[in-house]
Amino acid sequence: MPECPVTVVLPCLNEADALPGVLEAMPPGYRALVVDNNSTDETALVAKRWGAEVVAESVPGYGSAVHAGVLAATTPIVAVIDGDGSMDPRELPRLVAALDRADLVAGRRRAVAGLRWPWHARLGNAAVCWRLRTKHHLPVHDIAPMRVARRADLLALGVTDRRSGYPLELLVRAAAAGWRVVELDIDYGPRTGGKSKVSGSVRGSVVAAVDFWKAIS
Ligand SMILES: Nc1nc2c(ncn2[C@@H]2O[C@H](COP(=O)(O)OP(=O)(O)OP(=O)(O)O)[C@@H](O)[C@H]2O)c(=O)[nH]1
Ligand SMILES: [Mg+2]
Repeated sequence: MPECPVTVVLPCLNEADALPGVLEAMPPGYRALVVDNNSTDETALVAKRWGAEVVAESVPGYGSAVHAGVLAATTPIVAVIDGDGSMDPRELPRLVAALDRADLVAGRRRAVAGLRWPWHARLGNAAVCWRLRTKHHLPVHDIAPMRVARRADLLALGVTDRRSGYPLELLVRAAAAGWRVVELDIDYGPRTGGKSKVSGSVRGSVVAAVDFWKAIS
């Protein structure tokens, strides 16, 4: 079998409960790379047990973990997906295939039955995406926590945010660089274990809102 060109970066903070299901659903040949961001549970152990490569990143933050994963990857294509079971890695090959007409393939989350998606998270997402469409002319409706790009291009964009503003800064820089951005629908369900760090907590939501604003204003 030819070497698979895709590494799937999973930024993880205490996702030991959800990781087995996510890693089990990896498409054949895709390399899972879990970035353990100072977890206090068994995230690293579970990730290794389920066949993932593990990289430790001590600087806290979503962007910090994603960037460490992209740096550590050695394949020409990198995908990023949450490690909480809310997204299905089986959808990745469809996104990777769209790279033939795009520089960035962005997943647009569509709620599946049973998902409680806090109103402030939906509203914040809708507001920043409206700005991305009107100010930056990007055809997006989500900040795309599931995304696929070519590794070298992604690193060359030089995204600097190391917290929750990372995905937004990436989109803004992609627009400025003239990237072709294609958005495809993906299923979005409830996390399958563990605790919310962002939209499910007041602190996480406030930090994300501040980071979003910095990235887009
Ligand atoms: N490495 C790292 N990952 C993080 C951090 N905060 C969140 N994450 C990861 O980013 C993803 C999204 O965080 P979630 O806690 O699921 O946030 P959310 O999707 O708004 O909340 P839920 O509704 O509970 O799913 C998960 O894979 C987290 O493990 C962080 O500070 N560092
Ligand atoms: Mg989540």
